[in-house]
Amino acid sequence: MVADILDEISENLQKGKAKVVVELVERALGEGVAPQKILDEGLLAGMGVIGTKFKANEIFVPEVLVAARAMNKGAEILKPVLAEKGIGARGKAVIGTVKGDLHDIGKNLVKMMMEGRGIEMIDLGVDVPAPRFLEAAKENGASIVCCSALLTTTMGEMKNVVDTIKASDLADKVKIMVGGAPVTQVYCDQIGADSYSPDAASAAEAALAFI
Ligand code: B1M
Repeated sequence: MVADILDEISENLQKGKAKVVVELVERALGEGVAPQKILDEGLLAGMGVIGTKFKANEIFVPEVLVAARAMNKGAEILKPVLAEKGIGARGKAVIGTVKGDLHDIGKNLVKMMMEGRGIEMIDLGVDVPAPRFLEAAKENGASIVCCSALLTTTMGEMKNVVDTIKASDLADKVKIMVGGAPVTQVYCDQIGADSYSPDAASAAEAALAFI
């Protein structure tokens, strides 16, 4: 049954079994299951469960990383088929760790969670100056800019990102999301960012709401 194979994809993704996920995705395609259905009810459904469990502290960073790897491997098989059918990502976001800051574990988790929810992510890496966030959003037509900071000394750089984007022609077109250990909702409000999320799963939900 179609539902069975989709459940199997979701369950194996949650266990981080990338090879099995790839085999199941290929089998589902071979059996004529629609690629969008495999994505939504297999891969994204599994990643949704991972997000919920991570938020509830039922699983931790290593489990999320292996699940995200399985998600990416499965999605690689679907990408060309979806593109052929003209089915694109749900939306696009730019992500980076702000200037002066080299911490990227949390940023990578946010990226993976967002990818897991069907958002195309443009990853600028670490130590990203404010103008680069703007440039990348323009170049890629992204509707969200995500900034991560782990140091009290670098979180101020997020204000520069907000000011740079608000002063540009993307001011009303792009939402700015902020997060990282020292960042709070109060700080987000102070600098005029659009959204603060305490963890990667909530960030992915907030991004979906914007899209
Ligand atoms: Co650094 N470091 N570090 N460090 N480091 C911290 C952050 C620190 C708290 C350690 C401490 O002193 N107790 C401290 C900061 C103190 C402060 O500013 N208040 C610190 C310091 C001081 C430094 C250096 C200055 C040390 C030195 O050289 N003297 C230096 C700075 C280098 C630089 O960036 N310029 C430094 C360097 C490093 C390493 C390179 C060794 C390494 C980073 C490796 C890497 O990232 N590739 C490192 C690490 C690993 C840490 C700790 C131990 C772990 C950080 C981490 O990855 N956490 C950290 C101490 C700690 O937190 N226990 C520490 C796990 C990660 C999953 O959590 O990133 O918070 P986090 O992400 C979460 C949420 O915050 C949220 O989602 C994630 C998952 O749910 N989130 C977002 C993150 N970004 C988001 C964006 C969003 C939404 C949510 O929207 C867009």
